[in-house]
Amino acid sequence: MFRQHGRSIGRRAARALAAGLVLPALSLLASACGTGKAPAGRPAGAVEIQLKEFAIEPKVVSAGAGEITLTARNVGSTEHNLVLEQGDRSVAEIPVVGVGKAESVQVKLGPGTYALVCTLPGHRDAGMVATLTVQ
Ligand SMILES: [Cu+2]
Repeated sequence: MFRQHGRSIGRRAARALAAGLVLPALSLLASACGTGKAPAGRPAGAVEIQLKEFAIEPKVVSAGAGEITLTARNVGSTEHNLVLEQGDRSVAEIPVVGVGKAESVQVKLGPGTYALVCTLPGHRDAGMVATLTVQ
């Protein structure tokens, strides 16, 4: 009786030990999957523009229709933003691009002509506007 009781505790302990060994292995696998998700390289539909006082360059960019990663790099000396407009509708935006920083936004676009604009007061009128053509 006593011996059997002892053995069942031993078995439970063995099971707990096994679980203790399996769990760290699983979490290791999970974290490996997490890093594996990062895209290897720039996607096909990538558009990169530069922001400065007071221009968006290049002035005209084009991309294929579909999922597009829009990246704005601020090479100027004050903060800017980037809004993608179609007509008077805002399609996507990067609220702030700090000096020396690059920020990205992903957006799915159909064929058409879009405007890339910095909407900070006065910046559009000063020249911070460019055209994105999607085909
Ligand atoms: Cu600006």
